[in-house]
Amino acid sequence: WKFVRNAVGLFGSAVHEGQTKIGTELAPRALREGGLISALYNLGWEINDMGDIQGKNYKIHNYKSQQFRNSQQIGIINGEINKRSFEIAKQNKFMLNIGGDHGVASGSIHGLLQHYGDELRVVWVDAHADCNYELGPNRNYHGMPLAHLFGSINESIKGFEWLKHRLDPKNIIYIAIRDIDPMEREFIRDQKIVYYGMDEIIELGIGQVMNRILKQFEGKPIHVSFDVDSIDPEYAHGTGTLVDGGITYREAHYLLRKLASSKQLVGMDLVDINPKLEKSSEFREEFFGDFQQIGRIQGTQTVALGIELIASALGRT
Ligand code: 6HN
Ligand code: MN
Ligand code: MN
Ligand code: MN
Repeated sequence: WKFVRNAVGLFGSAVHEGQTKIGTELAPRALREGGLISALYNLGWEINDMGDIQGKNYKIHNYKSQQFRNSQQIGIINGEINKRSFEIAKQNKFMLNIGGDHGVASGSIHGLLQHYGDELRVVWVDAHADCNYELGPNRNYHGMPLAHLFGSINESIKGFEWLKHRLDPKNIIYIAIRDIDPMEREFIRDQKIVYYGMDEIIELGIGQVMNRILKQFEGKPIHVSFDVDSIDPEYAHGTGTLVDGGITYREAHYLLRKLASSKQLVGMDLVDINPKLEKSSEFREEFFGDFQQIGRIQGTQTVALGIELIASALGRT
């Protein structure tokens, strides 16, 4: 694989259909309005902003008894996400997908698999394991995208005809998982998926965790799928599935900087920011960068954090 680390292709996946709370579709616009583009520009990246892929505001309880909510609509939207992700990767650019709920990640990762093949490695940073198959406990696709990529959802679902590539469970590592459903637990054990949950992070420290991950994934292209609920609700309140006891602000930034410094990071999803779940009293505005190249970021707590997280993944030191 070859990858030129100077250009980023980004798009928003303005989607909420993978869960039941309206608002995740607003995140791409909030991040852009908060100064994302100039922040990345100031870091020296050439930027190709391809705009948003829109969900269609489908009825949030639309499902047939045998499928997860909004299955066909999600299939169609994720097909678009897949195409865009592949197109970016093919140009050897960094693929940045701004969600949207986490269901969008089966599209973006599939696009990378199409380009990088089974060289691709995935770091999944999340409070959840997102590998429920069958219908999961809640019929919400954002708890299922990995099961889909692993091939555990074998039923062919209308809208998902494009999904052909598989992600080998050996090629993924979880960080920060701590709210895991019984079906997921069993799958992780059976497949021996490598994970660093909160206990492992406490025992090893995030530094050692990252050393191990980078050793295991040495020389390979890495994609990070970053769900903001991996972070403790104290620092990232604006998301739909809060789980206490998460990683801290500094651990989150450290792990992304570490991935960036490996020069192997080729893509990122930033998902599950929901500006509607935040109070405007949590609005932040601050200078960003040095005095020569001042960028200003602004937004609710989690929106501003989202911009900073992307900046860390793209080499902000
Ligand atoms: N996320 N495991 C739960 C479910 O509904 O399957 C929660 C999933 C949350 C998904 O945060 O991206
Ligand atoms: Mn998730
Ligand atoms: Mn999650
Ligand atoms: Mn989430």
